[in-house]
Amino acid sequence: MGAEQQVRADFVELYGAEPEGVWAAPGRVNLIGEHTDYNDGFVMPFALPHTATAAVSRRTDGRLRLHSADLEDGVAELRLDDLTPESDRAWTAYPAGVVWALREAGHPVTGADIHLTSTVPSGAGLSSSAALEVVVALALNDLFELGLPRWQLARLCQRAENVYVGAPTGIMDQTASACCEAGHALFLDTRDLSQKQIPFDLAAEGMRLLVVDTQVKHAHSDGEYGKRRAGCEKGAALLGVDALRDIPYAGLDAALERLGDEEEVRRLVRHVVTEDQRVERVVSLLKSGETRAIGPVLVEGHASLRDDFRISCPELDLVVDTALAGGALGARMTGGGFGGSAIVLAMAADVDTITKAVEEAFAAAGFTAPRVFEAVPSAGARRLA
Ligand code: GAF
Repeated sequence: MGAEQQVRADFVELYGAEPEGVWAAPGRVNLIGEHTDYNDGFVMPFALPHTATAAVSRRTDGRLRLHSADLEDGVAELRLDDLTPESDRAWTAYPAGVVWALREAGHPVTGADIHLTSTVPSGAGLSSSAALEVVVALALNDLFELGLPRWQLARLCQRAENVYVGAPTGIMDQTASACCEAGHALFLDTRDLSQKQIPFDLAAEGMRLLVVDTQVKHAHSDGEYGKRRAGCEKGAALLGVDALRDIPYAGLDAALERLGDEEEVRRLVRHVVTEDQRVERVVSLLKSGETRAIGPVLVEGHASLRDDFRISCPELDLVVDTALAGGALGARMTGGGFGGSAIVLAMAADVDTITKAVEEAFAAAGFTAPRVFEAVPSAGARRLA
C-alpha cells in the first residue's frame, strides 16, 4: 500500500469515515543562506522527497482531533476555543498552532479530524515541523475554501511556530515547504517574500547532493537559536538599520568598525552580511551554468557558521572536513545548527568513497553512525487526493 492509501485507511479506522482529502508537504534542505531569514535576507532552500502526509476532514462542532501514525499516543481531542499559545509541549502544538493561527487571523475554521504521518526525519534540521504545519494549513485552506496564497499560508505557519509553539524561527522553512518546485531551488527574499525558482538539476551535470544526518538532535526552542537572533537584532539596532539585510556587503568593514568592542555582535553581523552575499553568488553561478563553482561558496558558508555564528558541532565539522578530503566539491552544515544535518556536493563518481569515508570517520571518533541519503529537489506541498 502506498503512503496515501495507508494514511487514508488509517483515517477510516480511527475516525470511522473516509477523509475528505489527503495532502503532502515536504521537508527541506537549505543550499545556502543560513540564519539570514530573520534578518530580512536571502535564502535558497529546496524541497526533499520526504513529506508529512495528512488525511483530513472538516468538523463543524469546534473540535479538533489529531493523531500521528508515527507515535504511540492515541487521538488528541482539543476544543478550538481552548487553544492557547505555549500551552502544549507535544507534537500536537504544530497542527493545533496552525488551526489557532488561521482562526486568530479571522478564517472560519470550525474543526477538523486529522491523521498524520511523516517521512521527514525529526530533529535533523530538515524542517519536519514546518512540513507538519504546512500540510495542515494547505488541507484546511482547501477544505474551508479560504483561498489563501501559498506565501500567506507560510506566514500563518510561521506565526503558529513563533507564537503558539514558542520557537522564534524565521520564514524560510514554511515557505520552502509551501512553495518549492521539483528540479529547482527557491531563491527567496525574506523581506518581501519575492521568489525565483532557480533550475537545480545536479544529476544532469553528473553531480549529486548528499544529506548527512549526524543524528545529533537539535531544537529551536532551547535558547541558543533565540540568542543568535537577539544578537543580530542588537547589531541592527546599534547600526541604526531595520535589519542586517540593510548593511551592504561593501559597507561591512565600516559597519564592523562602528560596532567597536561588541565582539560577539561583530561576529554575528559578519556572518549575516557575508552569507547574504554568498546566496547572491550562488544564484549567479547557477544562472550562468557554473554549478561546480558553488562548492567553495558552500565551504565558506560553513566556516562562517562555525567560526562567526558558532553553531556548528564536532559531528558537523567532521562531515565537512572528511567530505572535502574525500574529493567533495563543497560541504556545509544546513539548517538551524547545533546538530542536525550537513550537505555534501560531489561528483556522482565520488559519492560512494565520500559516504564510506564519513561513516568510517564517525566510527573512529566514537560518534553515532550518520544517516546518509541523496537529496533530489522535489515538489512543494500538494493535494494528493
Ligand atoms: C531554522 C529556522 F526555522 C529557519 O527559520 C532558519 O532561521 C534556519 O534555522 C537557519 O537558517 O531552520
